[in-house]
Amino acid sequence: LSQSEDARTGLSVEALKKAIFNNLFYVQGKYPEIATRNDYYMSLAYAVRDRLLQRWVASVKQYLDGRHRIVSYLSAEYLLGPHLANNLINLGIYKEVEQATQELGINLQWLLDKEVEPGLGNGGLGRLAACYMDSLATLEVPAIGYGIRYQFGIFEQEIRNGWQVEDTDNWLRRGNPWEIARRELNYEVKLGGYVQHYIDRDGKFRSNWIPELTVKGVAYDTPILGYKVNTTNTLRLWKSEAPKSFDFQSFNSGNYNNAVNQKIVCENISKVLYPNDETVSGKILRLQQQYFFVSCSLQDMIGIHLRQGDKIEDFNVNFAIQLNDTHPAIAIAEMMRLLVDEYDLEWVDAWRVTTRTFAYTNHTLLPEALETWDLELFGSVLPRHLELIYEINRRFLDEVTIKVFGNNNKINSLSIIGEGPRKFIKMANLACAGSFAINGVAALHTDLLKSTVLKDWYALCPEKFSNKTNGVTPRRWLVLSNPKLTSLISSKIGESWIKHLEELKQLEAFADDPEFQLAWMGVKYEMKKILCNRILNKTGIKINPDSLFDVHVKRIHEYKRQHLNILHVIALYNRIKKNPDIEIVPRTFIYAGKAAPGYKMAKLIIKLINSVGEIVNNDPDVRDRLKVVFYPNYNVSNAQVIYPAADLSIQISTAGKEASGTGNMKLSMNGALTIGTLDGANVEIREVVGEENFFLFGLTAEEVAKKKKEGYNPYGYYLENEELKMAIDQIASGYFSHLDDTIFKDLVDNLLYHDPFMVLADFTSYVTCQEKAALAFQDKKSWAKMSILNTARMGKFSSDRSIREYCDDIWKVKSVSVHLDV
Ligand code: DL6
Repeated sequence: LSQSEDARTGLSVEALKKAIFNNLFYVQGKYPEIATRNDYYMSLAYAVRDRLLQRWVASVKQYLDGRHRIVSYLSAEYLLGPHLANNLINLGIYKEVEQATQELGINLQWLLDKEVEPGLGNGGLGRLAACYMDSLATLEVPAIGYGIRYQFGIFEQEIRNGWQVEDTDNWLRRGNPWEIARRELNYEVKLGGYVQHYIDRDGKFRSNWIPELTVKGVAYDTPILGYKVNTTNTLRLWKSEAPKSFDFQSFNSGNYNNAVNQKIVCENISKVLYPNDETVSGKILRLQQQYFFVSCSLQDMIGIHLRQGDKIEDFNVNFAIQLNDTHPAIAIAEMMRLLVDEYDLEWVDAWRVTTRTFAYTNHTLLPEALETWDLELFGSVLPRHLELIYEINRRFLDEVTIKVFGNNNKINSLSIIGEGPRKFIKMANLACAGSFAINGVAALHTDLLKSTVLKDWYALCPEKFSNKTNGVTPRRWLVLSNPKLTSLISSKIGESWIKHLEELKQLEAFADDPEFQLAWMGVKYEMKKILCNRILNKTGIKINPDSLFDVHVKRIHEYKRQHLNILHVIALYNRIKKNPDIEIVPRTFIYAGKAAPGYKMAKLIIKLINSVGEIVNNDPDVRDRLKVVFYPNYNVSNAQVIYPAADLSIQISTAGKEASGTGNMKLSMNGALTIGTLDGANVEIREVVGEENFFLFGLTAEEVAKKKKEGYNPYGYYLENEELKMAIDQIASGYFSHLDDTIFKDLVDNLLYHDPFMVLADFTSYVTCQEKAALAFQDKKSWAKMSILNTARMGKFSSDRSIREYCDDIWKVKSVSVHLDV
């Protein structure tokens, strides 16, 4: 090693080799002959972590010394994906590590494949939080992400006999080299019990919350490094434990069972991520989780703030807190509790601080996903917060009444407490009342928020509203997932697009260049071959890399309409059956996604896809021109292999239902063309890529609403379209299910007599549009051009752009460049 290099911080091949070797000895306690793959993975991970820690310490010190304003992102979910490769890229040492491992006789890819990903999120919302953490660090913005360190993340999905089967995700079983347990950093959180009121010696009215249970939250920190900068922010996840005090009490009094039970109850709080089932109300543990992480996080922020010697009244000067959906919205009441009960602020002062601190992002228009809590249940978990919410609501409605005097509907709609046979707390209303900014996640979504779900809020405080269209990080979703495309792009326009994605625009100059087109499609072909191998290994299905890869990957949900896609598959299959020599563009339909375990209809859709696949894939008449694949256990690692191989990106949600979508952005960035409805961010994708490079079909959000109002009759559509009728009749009659005509009955009846997501109304338009897409795919040159233009025009959808907008318009924070020599 050279003099200035150090085995813990050096970035040369030699330094890295030494670091890996040292860790094998001194961390894993092994020597090469007996070291396992996991030992090598851990040794490398710790070597990388050392380099992160150097930058992390420098970042924290500079943030605190410089008293910089900090963004605090509160999210119940972070779908991080594997850390190792991402950190190598952001540190700029991928090649060096590749060489170092090779010289040690190990293959880097072999180690990367070993990594178990932290799946601490359900889907788009959690993955967005992860992309935003990457962009915040890359843009050198001081930030902390707060969340829950679930012991079990999103379940692992297996497909057995066509059905989804869930298994627990024990992601921590081999340890997690990326986190640092900060045992000294812990806070107590009260739950349950009752509130005592009294007048103190100074004549002040006081509240004293006597909890039924107290749990302890312990901080686990993961450093988040930005791309080729020193900035390393913190992701701080809380683990729940039993505070030491009580088990001794019970233990000493001989009540061992009670001591153990209490410990289990406490540890259960951060045990498992909730899959986003249809309804969440009634799930006490979920409310406890939300409050637990929010309380720890606020106590932590207040601690940081006060340690700087600042007054509690100035909290909002040092912190801007973003609420990622309503899951952390209880933070508004908790902030009031802390300020009023613990820090003795007057109500108006506390409310001023609170409402200058919080901003709220809404991620859904689906009424069933808007969180509410039964008031009684809420009061049993958070008795003091119930009182505070009543008071917040009373004062708020007093103000509202002056503005909308006499309009009781408006008052009811704005109230934080819902009336009915049972009262309930409306978390979106709490979030709106307590925040200075409210945003949607795509232009259409924000417009719909303003005109529907949050209409009365928009009328009351239009100045709070803005749109912040989602984005995704090009580091993970291009550089890491698609290294070959990255090299090809950089060979033409240099590398600075990785941080300034708008620069991809320069690729437009090569869109007509036959050589570039060939190279472009060559990369696509290679990525398709890689996916073919993966699919063969995972499912045993052999697919043709020359076929059109029609890719529909996302959570399984009726509004996302995987069943519309499978109806199209059946229609094509029937065309072949009718005329086996028909000219048809060979296609592979690739599906992936998890269904919430309690969501029966979504699970039935998975079964249907697999059942149709079984028939189509094995019918000799088809002659392999159609293949249907359900890729199991969709997660970040699998997505990284699927996106680069896609030709056609399926974004076919019922217009007005998908708030934004982010898979649509990742696919388009990787050169897939979109077939989609005018929904969520599809609208903006189409705007930037150009309508000639986008396959549009289906009803608009307005038409959907109108049809619903006028009385939608799906049965009429069924009778009208022969192909549709035949497909549905086949499903109903058991054609795809070994003549069992009961399996899909609920699905068929739902489509024929309710069809809440208007699958049948959009079928004809979808099939016709797919014909256009197939035709376009045959013209290889023009397809290549469209694909290049899709990537070239995706600059807007970098999460760097989204985060810049949040920083400038909402958080008012500035970047801080971090130096290593502090
Ligand atoms: O904003 C991220 C992501 C959007 O892209 C999706 O369109 C939207 O469905 C998703 N929303 C949720 C809401 N969950 N809850 N509650 O996951 O957010």
